[in-house]
Amino acid sequence: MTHCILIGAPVDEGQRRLGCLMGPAAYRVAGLARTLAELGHSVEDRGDLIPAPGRGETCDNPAVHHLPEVVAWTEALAAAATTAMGAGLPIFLGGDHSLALGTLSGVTAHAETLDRPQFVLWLDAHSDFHTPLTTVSGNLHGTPMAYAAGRSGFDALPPFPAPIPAERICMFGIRSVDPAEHAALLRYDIAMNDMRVLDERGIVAPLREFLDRVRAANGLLHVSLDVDFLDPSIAPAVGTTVPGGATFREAHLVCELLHESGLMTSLDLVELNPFLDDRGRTAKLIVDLVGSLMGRKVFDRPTRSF
Ligand code: HAR
Ligand code: MN
Ligand code: MN
Ligand code: MN
Repeated sequence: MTHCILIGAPVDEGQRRLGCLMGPAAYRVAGLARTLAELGHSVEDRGDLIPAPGRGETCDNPAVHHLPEVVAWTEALAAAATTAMGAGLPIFLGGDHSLALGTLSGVTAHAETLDRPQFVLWLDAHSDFHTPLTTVSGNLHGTPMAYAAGRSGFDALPPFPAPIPAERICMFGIRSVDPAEHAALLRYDIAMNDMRVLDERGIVAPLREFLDRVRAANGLLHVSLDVDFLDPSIAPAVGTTVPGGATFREAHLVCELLHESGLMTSLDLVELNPFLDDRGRTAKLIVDLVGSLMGRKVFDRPTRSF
């Protein structure tokens, strides 16, 4: 039994398309709390965060937009994440992926207090490895993984608590990397399970390798699930669809393996844009995946001998 803490983060300033701010409401409508309760977990919904007003931060890249708002969200989310980590398993309901600037900060600060290493599993079509100075789109949802890995260029944000070494980061499902991200990633020895790798090896072996590493280090594991990790044919409600994503069963299997590992300590659900959904099917799929993450099995026989 796990104490699940739901934290709504209706942030949409990390990209340009309207609608992500309806994400937390859509997860609630799709039955997230009920799903968790039916699996025997306790659920505490802390409602939606309200960030402080922006303070007018700027940066040298004129493409960047809504920087002050994203800084304010980062601070609010980092504080909420650190607090929640002491009380249970936080599940952050996005909101676009810029929210991970804050959630990764908060969980990593908490890991520091425990003197345990923080690991990250990044389930995404995108590597999100830009800095505010390299992004071409100016959309800060494309930056959180670089912030957590300790890249420079984030002067407007609080310094990342304890930059996460490359060996503690695993990217999974990647199929869209911009040239500037690619050049930077070559300097980091991050486990890069792009779709090419997953097509060849399947998802089980690469995921087990990473989970073994987390376990051996007694690490904490933050899982960041971007809706566009999934193939757009099953998850249309996202602004940045990329063909060739994870199938229904691949996604469930990732979640089932994560559950069996018992290692996940915090979770982001990001980039859902309910305005683009088809009768709630994407929201329901993500809620179902959380069910698998939290212990739902197709067939579950208690251990007994015949
Ligand atoms: N790399 C592109 C950019 O920076 C697209 C980033 C899209 N990111 C997300 N989250 N949708 O993964 O604009
Ligand atoms: Mn806004
Ligand atoms: Mn992302
Ligand atoms: Mn993405």
